[in-house]
Amino acid sequence: MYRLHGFCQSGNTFKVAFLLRALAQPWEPVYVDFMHGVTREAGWRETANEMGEAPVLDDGPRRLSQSGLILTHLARKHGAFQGKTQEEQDEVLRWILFDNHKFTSYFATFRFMKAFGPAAPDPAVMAWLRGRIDNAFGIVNKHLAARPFMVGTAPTIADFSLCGYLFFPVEESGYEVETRFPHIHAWRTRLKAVPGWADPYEILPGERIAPRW
Ligand SMILES: N[C@@H](CCC(=O)N[C@@H](CS)C(=O)NCC(=O)O)C(=O)O
Repeated sequence: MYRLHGFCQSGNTFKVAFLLRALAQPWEPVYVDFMHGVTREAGWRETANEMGEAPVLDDGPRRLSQSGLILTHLARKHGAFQGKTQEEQDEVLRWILFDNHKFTSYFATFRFMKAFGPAAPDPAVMAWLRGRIDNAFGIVNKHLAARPFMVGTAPTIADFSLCGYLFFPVEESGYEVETRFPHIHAWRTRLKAVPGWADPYEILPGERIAPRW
């Protein structure tokens, strides 16, 4: 049985939970009390993840972190969603790297500050982040205009990675995907039809929090 350490506001945790469900693998969630700073504690970093981040996946004695590595490990191990050829697998890695650097990272930070931050977000910081998100979302939107999924003709872990934060309520980010990025919106609708998809708040542990700002 896999054990997935994370929490319900975490799209990075959702990426892995969605893949585990799509692979029909048994797993149990292990709650990480992120909002009260558990990942900043020295003890948690020593035992769970020295990088101070969720998600973490226990696969037997192996403890893995970084959603991109976890997705790659699971896809390889179960022989699914990894891309059909070496060239496709290289493309998958390319998009996972882009996701971690520019797509998920800026959007997740923006949403966190807007919905869950301890103080009202600084408008100048938010405007800067919005510019970065607009750029990354524009790139993915253009890519998806010509194809149903990020790589090849079927879902891969590149899709599971990039979609991690796109199923949370729009009020949390205030960022309008549906009207501004129609190809991303159509793609996320296709992903909802992948067997195993579920609302992150339905499958991950922790209290739901109303957006603060
Ligand atoms: N690249 C990492 C990012 C993980 C990440 O940033 N997780 C958030 C929670 S969703 C976190 O633990 N952040 C702690 C921090 O940035 O200090 C991944 O994909 O796993």
